[in-house]
Amino acid sequence: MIRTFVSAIAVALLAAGTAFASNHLVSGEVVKVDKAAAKITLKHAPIKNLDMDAMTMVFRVADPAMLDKVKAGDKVRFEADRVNGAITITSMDKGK
Ligand SMILES: [Cu+2]
Repeated sequence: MIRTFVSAIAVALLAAGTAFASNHLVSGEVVKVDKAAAKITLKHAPIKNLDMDAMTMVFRVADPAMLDKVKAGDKVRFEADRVNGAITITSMDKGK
């Protein structure tokens, strides 16, 4: 029982790697979607896990399909992290 629990934690830590503290939903507003480049411009709230203040900037997305459901003007909630040195949106959903 305890061993199972400990190994579950170990697996979670391994999977998360340096991204362990990245589980922070951030709110933002879509400024521009560039599906061809798999990029999105967002006006975002502060991103604590990246130590970033609120601003408007371009993000890569982990999966271009994430861009199919959003358009300029949409409010979104997302998680971002550094992937191979590039700040990347790892998950995104429409907000309210
Ligand atoms: Cu930013």
